[in-house]
Amino acid sequence: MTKLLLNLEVARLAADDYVGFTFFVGCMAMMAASAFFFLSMSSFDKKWRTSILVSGLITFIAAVHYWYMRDYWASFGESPVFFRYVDWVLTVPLMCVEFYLILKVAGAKKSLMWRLIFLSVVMLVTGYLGEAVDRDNAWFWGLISGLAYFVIVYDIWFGQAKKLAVAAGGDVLAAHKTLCWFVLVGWAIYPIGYMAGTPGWYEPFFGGFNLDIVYNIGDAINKIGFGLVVYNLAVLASKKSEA
Ligand SMILES: *C/C=C(C)/C=C/C=C(C)/C=C/C1=C(C)CCCC1(C)C
Repeated sequence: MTKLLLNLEVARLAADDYVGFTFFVGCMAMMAASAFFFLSMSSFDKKWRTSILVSGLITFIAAVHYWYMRDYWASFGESPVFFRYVDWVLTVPLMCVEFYLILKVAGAKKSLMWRLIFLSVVMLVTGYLGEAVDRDNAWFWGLISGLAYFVIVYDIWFGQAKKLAVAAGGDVLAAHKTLCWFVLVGWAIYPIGYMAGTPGWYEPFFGGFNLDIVYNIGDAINKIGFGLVVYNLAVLASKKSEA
């Protein structure tokens, strides 16, 4: 009996623990979004189901990591850097897969997907090196990471992905454009968190922010928002094929 009670012990969350609060709410939001995406899957045309599945997987993987990160923060009062990057290294490549999936109608090749995945992994691994391994040179790793990010932005806004989106036209083009804005503006939230949480010349500008709060807000906007754009595209496209 005592053992059972011990296992059920819950870490206390102080009323002014805003970091803990955003981990908690983030976890709930990711769970709710996953349920929403998974349960809606069967109402779509077969060709859209994989895209919705991937939207759900992105928020589900995040929900599991947020579960751990919430706990980690509550137990140690430290930033869960490791879980954070494991989460990202799984979910960001899946976002690259989403680009490929929606552009498949226009003949997107797997090489486009792998290129985006490769760039996103470079972006994240170098970010991890700066945040966790070689903090003294965080600015340098952040710069390399930023370059990879820049190439991703360029690729989807002006490169091959853009050409495919134009070729697809209609709802796919519109959805692609919205996703491009997510990557340009929504993803730009992360370097701000990074600069807030690592030492460097940028400290006077971003030192006032909290790395985890910034990352948590970024994740909620990007993972759920991104998924909803794809959901909306599937709704529009399925309607048209019914008519
Ligand atoms: C769901 C998680 C997402 C969409 C995470 C995205 C993360 C980034 C775009 C991170 C970018 C970074 C830089 C551009 C420079 C500094 C290091 C990073 C890794 C924070």
